[in-house]
Amino acid sequence: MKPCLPLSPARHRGRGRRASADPRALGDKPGLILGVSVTAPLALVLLIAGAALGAEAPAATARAPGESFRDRPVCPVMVVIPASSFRMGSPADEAGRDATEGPVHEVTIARPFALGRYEITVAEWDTCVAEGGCSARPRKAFRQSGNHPMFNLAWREVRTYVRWLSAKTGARYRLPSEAEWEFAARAGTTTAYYWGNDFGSDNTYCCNTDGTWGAGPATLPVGSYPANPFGLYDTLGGTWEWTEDCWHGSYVGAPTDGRAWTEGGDCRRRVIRGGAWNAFAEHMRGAYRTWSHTRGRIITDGMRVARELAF
Ligand SMILES: [Ca+2]
Repeated sequence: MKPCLPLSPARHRGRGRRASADPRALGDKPGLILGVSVTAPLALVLLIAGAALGAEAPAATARAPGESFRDRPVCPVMVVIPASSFRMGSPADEAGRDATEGPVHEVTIARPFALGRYEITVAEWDTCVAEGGCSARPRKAFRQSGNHPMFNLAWREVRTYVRWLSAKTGARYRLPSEAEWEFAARAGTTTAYYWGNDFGSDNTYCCNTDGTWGAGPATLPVGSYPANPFGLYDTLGGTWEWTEDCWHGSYVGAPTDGRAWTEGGDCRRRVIRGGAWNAFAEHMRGAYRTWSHTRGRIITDGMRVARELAF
């Protein structure tokens, strides 16, 4: 049981509000950067990031930041995340801040990588099971269709899934590092949520419109709310997302190169990020962090995969 977020109402409560008719259409306003189609908000972020770094355009054969692709029809849709630097953690005056979110420190993501546009869905997980890559079909607590996020995933199961994807495609799939996750979730923003400092309404799926706990567990189809500026859906809300990092109670001594922090700390506990359908608004903040035990199973834990890119 987690002392910071036990199986209390904070981890098992809340219900969102609505699903839109075509989730994958939301937030997809085509623009053009480096010859590829990107979302309009992403175009602005990439231009700013590139100018700040003095970045050069990647080779013609490389995948460009903002580009989306899928290695196989049954594989998750991936989005190319640009290399850049960002300030990881939350400032002392951020509402709802936890001490584990500091100190704020500069992190440089030296190489682009790819991250799932959505959380892994029930259908994607079922394919892994059908092909013998995943042996488990975690118990469902409520009705879901194939495009709902897979939940109730234990540590060993999420690792099995990325191993299966890697073997199937020849690419290196893995869990994101905590730094990669926060960089991608912030998507160039510095506010508590990627849409601003106010939780607002109709921005994510987690809880009541005032950020308080709702009634009963449930999920919505992935992509039911607008994407962040990188074109990623449900980074905040939906399910908690496993990262590779061992749990450390603060960022003192944390790496600054974007890699997973697996030295020291408590590796029986791994960092999860992004909040879930039953959490409070403060848990949806981009800087919020907590953990799940590698030997346990929490109903709200899901996953989003990362993939290495060859440049
Ligand atoms: Ca999520």
